Amino acid sequence: MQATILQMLREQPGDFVSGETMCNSLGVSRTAIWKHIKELQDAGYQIEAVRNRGYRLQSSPDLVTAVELRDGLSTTLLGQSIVYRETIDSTNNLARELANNGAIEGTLVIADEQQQGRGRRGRDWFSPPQSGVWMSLILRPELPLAHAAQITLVTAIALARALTRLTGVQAGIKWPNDILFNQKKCCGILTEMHAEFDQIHHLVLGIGINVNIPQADFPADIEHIATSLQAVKGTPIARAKVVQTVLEELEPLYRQYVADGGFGTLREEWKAHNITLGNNIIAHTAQGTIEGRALDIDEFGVLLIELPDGAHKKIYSADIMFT
Ligand code: BTX
Repeated sequence: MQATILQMLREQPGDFVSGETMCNSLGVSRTAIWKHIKELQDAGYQIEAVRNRGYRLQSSPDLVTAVELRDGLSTTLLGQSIVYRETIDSTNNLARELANNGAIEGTLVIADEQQQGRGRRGRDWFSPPQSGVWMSLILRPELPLAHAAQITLVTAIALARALTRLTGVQAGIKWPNDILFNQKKCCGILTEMHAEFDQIHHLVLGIGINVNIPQADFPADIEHIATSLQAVKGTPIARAKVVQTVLEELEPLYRQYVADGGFGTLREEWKAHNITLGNNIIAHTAQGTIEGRALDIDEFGVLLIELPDGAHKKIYSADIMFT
């Protein structure tokens, strides 16, 4: 109901929408409309109410609530169910719990702030309030287990496209799970999986995007490696718009990945957005450190490295640094 009221107000920018119009199109009483307007005002929307004229939206806060996200979202799978929390430990934790309890595919869990946002291998992910997109999607692709990890690469393509569109500045993919602007990390992906034998029960696709974080607000240990969309673009960006753009870019790519039975047909698109291949890198893997030149990725998203002696090596998972 609140989403519809907001939509009606936004369709008439600068103009009043009469209480009567709202009552008629929503089929509820004036008191009910007033109650919803009051709730929107309490949430930070500035809505002018004038007797005999109606309501006029003056400004909207930068929120990632379900009401804000639904307004104008054009996807049909991702984000059809939205669970919002003002504060949470990690959206990946709640998403896992909901997935285990049967949440539908495409369910989006999103929080204004994470107290224990995490990256890979138990590392921390800085997730302050009111300035980022901290979200997790529940996916249930019918694919063999071997293809599950490729969702990270599919998502990276969607993010590179979305963040480039939002900022007007080219974003690049650093294999396997980072999106960078000018060598600085703006976004990370954390995919977690629940599977048995060869069957994926669900994937939790965690995405963290630094949106309106001023450069000076990053903690000292990541200040030199992190950036935000605002720092790149020079102006703040509405976080709901960021979420919608990401979901809209991801949905067709996800459908293609599932329909084609893996990442293979998206490989060239990944390469077009990557900033990894062709560079000399150091890769920290669970088995040790490897130095060489990043040559290619195969249809499974595995990174191929040329070692100093000319031999080739495949890397399945690593943290890489450019040298
Ligand atoms: P990662 O392991 O590749 O990167 C983690 C590293 O990135 C940290 O050790 C730190 O150096 C750096 N870092 C920490 N916070 C930030 C930040 N805000 N911006 C840039 N660099 C940072 C990357 O893991 C995967 C991150 C996924 C985060 C999402 S948020 C929603 C979901 N919930 C959750 O707990 N995690 C995911």
